[in-house]
Amino acid sequence: MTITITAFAQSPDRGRGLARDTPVRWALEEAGLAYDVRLETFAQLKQPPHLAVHPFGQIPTYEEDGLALFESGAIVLHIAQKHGGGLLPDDPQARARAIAWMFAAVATVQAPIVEREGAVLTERDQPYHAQRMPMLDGRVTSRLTQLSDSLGDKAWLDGAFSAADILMVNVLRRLGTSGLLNAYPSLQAYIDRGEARPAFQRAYAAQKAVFENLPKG
Ligand SMILES: N[C@@H](CCC(=O)N[C@@H](CS)C(=O)NCC(=O)O)C(=O)O
Repeated sequence: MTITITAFAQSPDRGRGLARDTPVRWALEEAGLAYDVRLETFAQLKQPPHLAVHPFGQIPTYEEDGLALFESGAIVLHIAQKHGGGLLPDDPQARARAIAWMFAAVATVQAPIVEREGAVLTERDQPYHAQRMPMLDGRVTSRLTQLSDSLGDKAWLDGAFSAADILMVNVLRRLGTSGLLNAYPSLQAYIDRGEARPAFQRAYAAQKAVFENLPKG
């Protein structure tokens, strides 16, 4: 069995682990699985060979024994279901709840974060930008407040560490430079706990090495 994932040949995040190959690498590391990485340029992502694997021309993808998958959440779920690694609870109800949290991470929590990110990256020069930001910040902080209330003083979202925490920590990491997490020390501590896991450290180092090995100049 060979697992191959795709990642950016030159990630715009400059090795900060914000591209969505990081949660996939992290899940693979938690499950103790070796994997190959095929690096793709932005141009290659939009060419037929990659579009055959990813209809939207993005990273990450996952190939294994003739199976080709896209969507980081679905890939992490597949790894957790097929390869175990303690990424999903055995108890059926606890497993269903963990999967619900996986969807919550990539949909409910991620959506306002990505919308805000888009405004910061692409709308700074627009006359409406200053007026729009407080609304976008408010949508994010509303989710952070709800998430923080739900997390309470628990270490992880629902019992033991699971694939849901991989996805949620990765989504929250996107807020790194926004300052919005400052008001949520328990969420910052939750991110720190995730980042302290050896499997995260290996995944982070692997994606960072791609950036560091780029030709200089
Ligand atoms: N919902 C998708 C989002 C994938 C996505 O946005 N990938 C970005 C990198 S993190 C990408 O490939 N961007 C390049 C592009 O869209 O052209 C997932 O979670 O896998």
